[in-house]
Amino acid sequence: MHKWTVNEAPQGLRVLISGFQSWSEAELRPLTDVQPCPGQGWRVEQGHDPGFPPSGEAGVWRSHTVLALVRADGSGWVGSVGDATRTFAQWEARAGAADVTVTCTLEGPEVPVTWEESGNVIATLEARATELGAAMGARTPAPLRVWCSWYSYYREVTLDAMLDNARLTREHGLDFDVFQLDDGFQTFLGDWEDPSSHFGGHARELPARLAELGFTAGLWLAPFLVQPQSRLFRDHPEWLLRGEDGAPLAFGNNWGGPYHALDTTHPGALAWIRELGRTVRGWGYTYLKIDFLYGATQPGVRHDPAVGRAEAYRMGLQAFRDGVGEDAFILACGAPLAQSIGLVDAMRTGPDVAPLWDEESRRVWLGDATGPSARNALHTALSRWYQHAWYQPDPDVAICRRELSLLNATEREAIAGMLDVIGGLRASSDPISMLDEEGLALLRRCLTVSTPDRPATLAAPYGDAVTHFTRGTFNLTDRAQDGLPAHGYRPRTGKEQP
Ligand code: 9PG
Repeated sequence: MHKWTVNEAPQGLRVLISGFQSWSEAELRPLTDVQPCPGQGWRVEQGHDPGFPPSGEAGVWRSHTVLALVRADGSGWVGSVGDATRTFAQWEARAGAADVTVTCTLEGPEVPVTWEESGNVIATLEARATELGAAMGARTPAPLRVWCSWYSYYREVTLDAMLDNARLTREHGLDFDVFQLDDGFQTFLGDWEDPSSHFGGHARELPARLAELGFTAGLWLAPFLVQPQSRLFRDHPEWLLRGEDGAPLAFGNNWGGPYHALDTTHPGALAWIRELGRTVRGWGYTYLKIDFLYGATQPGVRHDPAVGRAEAYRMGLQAFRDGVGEDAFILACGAPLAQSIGLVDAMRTGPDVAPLWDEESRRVWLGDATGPSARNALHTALSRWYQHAWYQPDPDVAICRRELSLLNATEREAIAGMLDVIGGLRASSDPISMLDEEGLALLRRCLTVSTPDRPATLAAPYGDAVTHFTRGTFNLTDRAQDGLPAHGYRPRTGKEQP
């Protein structure tokens, strides 16, 4: 374990952290605040690393791969590592009475660890992130514009709904590159070739139909998860990650209950993952959204006990990459972040957007800000702005429709502002038929590709996140700040003081 003492009063510092996987919070908070941690174990498994969960304590902040302490003048300290392929770097800042203790624990092989004082935390963090990306061979392709079925159709998606939206997209001349089928086409996780009864066809029928309309075909998979009802679970119990008691581990809670994960150190499981990649590529899918990847990192008993959790994850991811091919586009989701660099093209860098601003009950009372909401998505994706050096960031979908949505115009504009500032992948799930002129105009703006922006300051955020960028300012609080409405975004006009 690496350890440092910062001789500075904790009351004057903010801490910038990044949680374990796509959905785990990233935040910018007063160091003396409480780092929230869900009370329920399955929420920790599904949203965080149970091997290094958030502290749940006042003045104790845990972060993965990087951590920064920021003074009011923008100077401070930055912690970073030189490699993440086989190692988790677990950072902790602990406020004392008049100083701060910082530790970095490596789970996996030794890697270079740096803790440095900086006159400009924004610039130093960006520089270290860029170095890590370069060291790991980051893939940073040009941003794609993706229509995804999830945020309107959820698990009720049908083949016809996909094709109807693709046709309407052409009629309206909207600039989508990819049409991506999400969760719901399959029977059970693991049995990817068995269509669900409501889908009205088979996923392999879609790519040719989309190609006729000029679109790349995208498919969602959770390639490391296994539902207990699946044939895969019955046929290959030896491929599953196990607990100390020898029984397959069940964790999380989605699809009606807990689920299992493949042991990605088992050669049989790896061969199956590779073959799954090859199969869906053979169906014509060249864009793959692979989700719930954190499943392969769960603490447990593995076939090869010499392989650590980070390396086990990477072996599973490499197998999938080998199966789909070098030229396929992989978007990772629910995935450990830095451990994916170099193998994925894009990464979800926050929780799901939802057609509502906030779900206070889950966030505040259950201590879980990893759930779907516009507020949670902005909060975390904005606080990970520097990760564009690791992959193409995906801050999740714009919501431009007014039907089937509780978002107001201010909140829709805040999501659009986030897409512009993050400068990564563009996505939408809106049924095209639900969009009137106003909705179409907002969608067209949201599909306009941009370069990543930088924060103007970390000193006085409007909320517990990075909110002040050079192109504009977000207000993630529930009240107006300096004339900017609650939940709003104000682009800079160039006339005001920075
Ligand atoms: C499909 C969805 C979509 C979405 C993904 C992921 O914490 N949770 O309970 C939780 C459930 C689902 C979820 C994220 C978090 O969504 O991010 O885009 O693909 O799976 O099931």
